[in-house]
Amino acid sequence: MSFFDGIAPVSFQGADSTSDLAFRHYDPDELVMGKRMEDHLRFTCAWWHSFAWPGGDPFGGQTFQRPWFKEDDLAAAKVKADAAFDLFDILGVPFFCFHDADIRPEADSFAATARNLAEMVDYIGEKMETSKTKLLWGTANLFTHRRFMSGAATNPDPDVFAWSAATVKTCMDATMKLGGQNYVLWGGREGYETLLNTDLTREAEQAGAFLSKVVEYKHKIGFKGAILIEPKPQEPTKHQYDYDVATVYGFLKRFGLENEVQVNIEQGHAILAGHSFEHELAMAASLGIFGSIDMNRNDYQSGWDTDQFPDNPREATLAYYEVLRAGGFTTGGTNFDAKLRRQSLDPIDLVAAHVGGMDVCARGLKAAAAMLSDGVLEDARAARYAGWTTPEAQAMLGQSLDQIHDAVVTADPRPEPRSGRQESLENVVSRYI
Ligand code: XUL
Ligand code: CO
Repeated sequence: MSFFDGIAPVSFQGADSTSDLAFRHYDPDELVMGKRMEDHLRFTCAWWHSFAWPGGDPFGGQTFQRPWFKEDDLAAAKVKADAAFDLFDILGVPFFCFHDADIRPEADSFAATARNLAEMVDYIGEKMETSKTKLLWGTANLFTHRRFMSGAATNPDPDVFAWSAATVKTCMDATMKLGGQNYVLWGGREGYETLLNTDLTREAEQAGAFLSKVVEYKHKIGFKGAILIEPKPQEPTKHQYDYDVATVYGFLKRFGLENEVQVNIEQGHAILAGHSFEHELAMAASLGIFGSIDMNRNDYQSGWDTDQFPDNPREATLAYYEVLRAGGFTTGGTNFDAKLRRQSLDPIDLVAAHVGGMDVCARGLKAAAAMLSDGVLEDARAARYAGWTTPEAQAMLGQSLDQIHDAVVTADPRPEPRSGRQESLENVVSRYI
């Protein structure tokens, strides 16, 4: 018997459908700018929130009662994997992703835990043989266990650095074995609580050395996927080192890794950093490090990482507009790093959450593609910068301050401010949604 018994595979039924469990916008085979929607969006289920998260919050513990919630139990981990693949089939998602800790029980030594991981990787590999769902990325959980409370790569204790490096090796091996298209590093506790006990310089050097080893190992084993860092500004530590896209880029440059590592950008993390999601996407594209997205929003009032499924067509449109302008995903995709609300106890809640999120993204993609194809924003953008297309303006970029000064004195220009037309452009976006 399946955890999702009685829930049929979800199909596209068109915009007029009144069914709770139907796609109104997500039609995997529909061509958008000449590419199938499924291949544009590359939807991904996250193992941790959908199958491992118990429904707790800072004031109360577990609310969910999943049949596989048994610690230290490989048989239960397999029941969990069976349920995961049942959900993948119901949704028709092309990808999933996982942390080591989501799929295997922890044992009492490093080696025994690694054996559990290897057994679960084999089990999942067998399930993948009869499933259309592939692995978008794997990652290591270097933040939940108490040994990581002061960081993983940036820990003051070299034994924790070693434990973390060894863990990442096993997770990269697992990702490669399952045909993963990326390997992600979110620096869960790479940051600090107080400067009074922290050596910033030393911790950055440890993080740089750690990431260099990851890149080196990728090449050593011939992993063809991308290495991605996921920025986040705070939570759990007060000062997370990978604050936002620009900060990560500075870190990569510092250690000469900017051509080796890209970013996995999460909408909720962008919001915590005081940015819009589209800003972070555009910044990554501009710096040449755009990789993948975690498409889960935060609540704008509560000010913490609420990890909710996307429900805002306008935000999705602006996000996919930047994804399309960046050339679309290559190895990346749209991961729902999203939790149910704590009171959403039933299997059907998990299905409905994904269906709604996928549909909002599909709607956003279609609107974004139409705006891009019609050129409605790009034409206005080009007109705004038209002055820079003249040979004189281009030549100025190569001139010195005193040359420019002398030219200004001679030509006596009188620059006139021109409207940025923001409201008109916002109206254009509203028209397409
Ligand atoms: C935490 C978060 C992680 C990463 C993977 O905020 O987003 O789940 O996506 O470790
Ligand atoms: Co995330």
